[in-house]
Amino acid sequence: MEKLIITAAICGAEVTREDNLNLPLTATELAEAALEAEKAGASIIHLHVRDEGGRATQDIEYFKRAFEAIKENGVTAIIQPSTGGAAGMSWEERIQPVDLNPEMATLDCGTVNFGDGIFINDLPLMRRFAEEMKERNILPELECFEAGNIYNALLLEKEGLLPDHLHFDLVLGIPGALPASVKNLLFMVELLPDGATWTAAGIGRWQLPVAMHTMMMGGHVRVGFEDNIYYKKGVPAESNAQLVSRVARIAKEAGREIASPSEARKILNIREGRE
Ligand code: KMH
Ligand code: ZN
Repeated sequence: MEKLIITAAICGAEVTREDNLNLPLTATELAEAALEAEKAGASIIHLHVRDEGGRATQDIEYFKRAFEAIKENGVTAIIQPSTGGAAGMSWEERIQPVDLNPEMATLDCGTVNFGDGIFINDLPLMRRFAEEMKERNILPELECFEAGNIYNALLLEKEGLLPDHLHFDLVLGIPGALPASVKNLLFMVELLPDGATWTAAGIGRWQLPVAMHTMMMGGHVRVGFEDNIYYKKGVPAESNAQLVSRVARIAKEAGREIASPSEARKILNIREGRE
């Protein structure tokens, strides 16, 4: 099996300090959380940003500040900004971070119910985001919340809008989308095309079981406060790094080595040193 890429989704758009006091929000806090997560084994930082009131924003100025703070802190992991933002945001608002030419960015592959809201990703939006990323040589992480989302991604590929290397993120357990279970994980993985790489993320209490099954199936793993705020039942996680280091520890015990940021770039076909 190839080495394990661990993504730390350190902040998200929905979680609040009321949910977990240790949630990083400011650029400085995000940079600190990113560095700790990298030291614990993360090679991708999935990034959302917040304004001064802690509200989710896709404003490029906040992303710029967070990118700078993260890089100044010595983080070498791939910084993967969200183009999903929060449910209800317009496409113009969401696409802003691609202007920073990150190595990767998320590309959400279908409209789903998202808690009480609707997360809109119709095909025109997906095409626009894919074209924008292709033009800038940004690797899209194809976020799939439902099996049908995988087929939407394959349609984009057929239309020539995706790079040669396809990388998926299977997100299981969003309230309103496909629930997390081992059966559903296997079902989605079997739909992926040959040669694609994939990460999986379980929401809430499914974070750890999804991570454990995924690492043994040859997939890559995403953990962090965006998806889950607990270390175990009733115990809030102390940090994103705590969640990352548990996955790294289990993987090593099970014989799966952890990818460094530069190894992750090779696995994902991202050119080293690309800005
Ligand atoms: N916050 C969700 C509505 C992404 O980062 O691309 C969307 C999301 C996916 O988090
Ligand atoms: Zn996200």
